[in-house]
Order: sequence, then C-alpha cells, then structure tokens
Amino acid sequence: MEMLKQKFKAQADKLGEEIKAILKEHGDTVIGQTTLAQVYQGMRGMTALITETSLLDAQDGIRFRRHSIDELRDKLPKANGGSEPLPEGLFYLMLVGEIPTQEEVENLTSILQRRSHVPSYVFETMSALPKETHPMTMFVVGVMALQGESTFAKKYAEGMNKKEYWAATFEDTLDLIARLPHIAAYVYRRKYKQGKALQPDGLLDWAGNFAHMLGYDDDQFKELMRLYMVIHADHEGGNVSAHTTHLVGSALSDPYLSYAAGMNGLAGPLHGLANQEVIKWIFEMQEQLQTKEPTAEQIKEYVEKTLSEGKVVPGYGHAVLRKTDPRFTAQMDFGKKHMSDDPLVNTVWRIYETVPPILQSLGKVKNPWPNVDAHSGALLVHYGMVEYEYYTVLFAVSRALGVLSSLCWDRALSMPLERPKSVTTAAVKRWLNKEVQNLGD
Ligand code: AMX
Repeated sequence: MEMLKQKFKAQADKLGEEIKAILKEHGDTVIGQTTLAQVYQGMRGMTALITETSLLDAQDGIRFRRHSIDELRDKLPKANGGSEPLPEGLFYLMLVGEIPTQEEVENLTSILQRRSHVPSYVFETMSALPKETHPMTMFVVGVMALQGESTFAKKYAEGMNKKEYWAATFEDTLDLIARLPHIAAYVYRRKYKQGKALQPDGLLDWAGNFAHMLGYDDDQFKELMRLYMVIHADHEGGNVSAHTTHLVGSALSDPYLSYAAGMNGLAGPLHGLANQEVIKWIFEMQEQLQTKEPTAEQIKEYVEKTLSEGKVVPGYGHAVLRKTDPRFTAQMDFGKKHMSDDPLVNTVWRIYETVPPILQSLGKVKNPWPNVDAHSGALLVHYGMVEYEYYTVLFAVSRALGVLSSLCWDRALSMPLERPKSVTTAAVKRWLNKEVQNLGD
C-alpha cells in the first residue's frame, strides 16, 4: 500500500510541476469557442474539465491512460486460470499510469481484502428500508451510512493541512473500493435472496469475491464480473456520475459524500439506469409479442411503437460516441465465446442489426449505435441474474474505480472549487439586444 501511495504521490508531484509550467506559458491560450446553443443544450463538446484517468474518442471509444479496452483485455494481469483482466489492474493503471505486474495486482487485491470490513450498523441501516426500495437507493444509503468512517472528514475536522488532502482521499478511496462489493452484495441478497448474506472468500480477487458474495460461484460468471468491472469503470470526466463526483469533491466533501452524489446521478435512466431499462424493454417486447426470439420485422415494429409513445430506445445513442461502443463490442465478444446460442443474447444482436437504421431515419439522433448498456443485462440473465433493477448497482461498484481514482488526482493536483458562471435568459436577451456589453452584466 505504501509503495502504491508513494508512487502515486511521485507521479502527482511531477504532473503538478508540468501543469504549473503549462499554465505559466499557455494559461491564456484560447481552446475553443462557446456557443449559446452549448450553454442551453447540456454543454456538449465544451472542453471544461481535466480528468487524468481516461479519454473518450467519439469514433474509437474510451481509452484508459491511452489503452483501449482490447489492449486492457490483452495486457492487464488475469486471475489464475482466467482470461479477462482484473479490475484491480485497471485501478492501478488509472492511479499511476502504468500497467501493473501480476505481483503488483495480487498485492493490491490483498490490500483491498484487508480493508474490506463493513461495520454492522451499515447493514442495519440498509435493512431499515422497505424491501421495495430501489437497489440503487439502498446502495447509496449504505455508502452514506459508512461516511462516518471517512479519514478525510475526520482529519479535516482535526485541522488537516491542505498538503495532506490527497493522502486522506487516497485512504478513503482504498477503503471504499474494498468495502463496496460487500454493501452491494448485501443489497442483492437482502432484496432477492431472503436476506441470506454470504461470507467473503479471502482467496478470491476483488471481482471474483463480489460474484461469490452475490451468490454466483460459476467461474464464467466471475470472469464476466471481471470484464464488467473493467469496462464500466471510467468514461472520462464529463459524464454525469464522474462529473458529479468531481464537482461535489471540489467542495472538499469527502470521498464517501462525493461518490454517493455521483451514484445518484448514475441512477438516472439516461445514464446508468439504462442497463435495467434495456432488459425491461426486451422482456416487455417478448411478453407483448409472445415470443422469446422476435424476428427483425417484429423488433422494428416494437421500436417504432416505443418511439411513437415518446420514449427513447434504451441502450442506444450517446452524448459523445458516434460509433458502436467498444464496451458493447467487448461484451458481444464475451457472448460469442461463452453463450453464442443464448436466445436473449441473440435478440440483443438482432436488435443491434435493426435499431440503428431506424434511429438514423429520424434525422435527429446524433448516434444511432449501441452503448455499453445495450448488452450487459443479457449476459447477466444468462447466468441467472434476472433481477434487472439491480443492474445499476453493478455499474456503480465498477464506476467507483474511475471516479475515486480521479478524486485522488483532483486532491493531489489541488484542483479548486468548481464554480462556473450561469446567466438568465433575460440576461441573454439584454446582451443579444446590445443593452449590455457583456453577457451576464
Ligand atoms: N432513442 C430515441 N431517441 C433518441 C435516442 C434513442 N436511443 N437517442 C437520442 N435520441 C433523441 C434525443 O432524445 C433527442 O430528441 P429531442 O430533440 O426530441 O429531445 C435527439 O435524439 C437528439 O439527441 P442526441 O443529441 O443524439 O443525444 P443526447 O446527447 O442529447 O443524449 C443520450 C444522449 C444517451 C441521453 C440519448 O442517446 C438517450 O436518451 N439514449 C437512450 C438512453 C441510454 O441508453 N442511456 C445510456 C447512455 C450511456 C450511459 O451513460 N450509460
């Protein structure tokens, strides 16, 4: 742990110096124009954040420290006998920018195991909620119940020097990542498995142990969890969950508060909740059409019905991507390898052939291609995890790797409070009518 922490600090000090030099020489360099349309329409394409962990290309998809998902599947260390990358390795890569060795990853796995204890009051707090509560709400309540454990919050209250913020954030990050699978597994077991929680297996890796605590001991499911935890971890900084975590963290809210805030954003249907919406939508289609394997023609009619009811086709479209999401392709590859004759998985692939031309024909959808959420549910159903309302919790556990390593960077680089300027439409009109010189006067 100390080695990783020192390595991170050394990298952060070096980058901090580089940033100082960049700002000294180029601080006044203009990087683009901001249009009124961007301000009104969700700031699309407006470069306004620095996030060190990953970078999203509209055509090629996500790269983690310049490594594509295919490269990660190839280069990151694997579990014994496995072929999917270990998420601990990705976390290491996002933190220090280097692909770790097998030994470094195994070391990180045991650090996380040692930090994974969750106090019983956290489970009791979640248990106090009605069973019907959405799993994401239970999960975030669990995270919030744990907030009293925050090293950052305690040290801040004691008068911590600002030079120590990064170290306290680092401690909280490791503690949280270690504990989240326990909280998440408890939500699943409580809501769907008569409350029978399962003990962790200290011999397993982080994602393998999570699968085990959920109650899935199939080796293939463990492999799926490793891949799942890797591909959902980070998608640069502007998406709702990452941006919210960063924004809340900029007020020096501790990592528990910041992460919980980000996950409330992930719970929205246009973001992470889309993974449950996809399977719900496919199940409803199967129900209405009375078939497990709808034809392309039937899917087309169902998509048109969805659109005519003023709804979106879940799992399709993206605010940045303009091609099929490589996270979708990685899951398709997993499906081809392990379950190529599964009817639901085949339906997902038939939807992939059917939906893009329909969305394209609307003329307004900027990206008619599938995103990560279009595929994930069908793989989970294959192994028996049919409780689709739970799926966003899996996404949330994975997303912790990205948003919390980013938060470590925010604190190590002393990123300030985020506070953009907002204006009213009345102010916009005054400015357009040249009644004032500057927008916002
Ligand atoms: N089905 C139907 N209409 C869609 C659509 C879809 N899948 N994707 C975009 N559109 C519509 C928008 O609703 C918008 O319509 P409007 O002008 O009538 O309001 C129009 O096309 C233009 O939208 P856009 O610029 O292409 O997309 P965006 O950047 O505003 O939104 C997103 C992106 C993801 C919210 C949108 O594509 C969507 O709602 N997709 C379905 C939900 C989904 O899968 N979300 C998960 C995204 C990935 C993730 O975060 N996990």
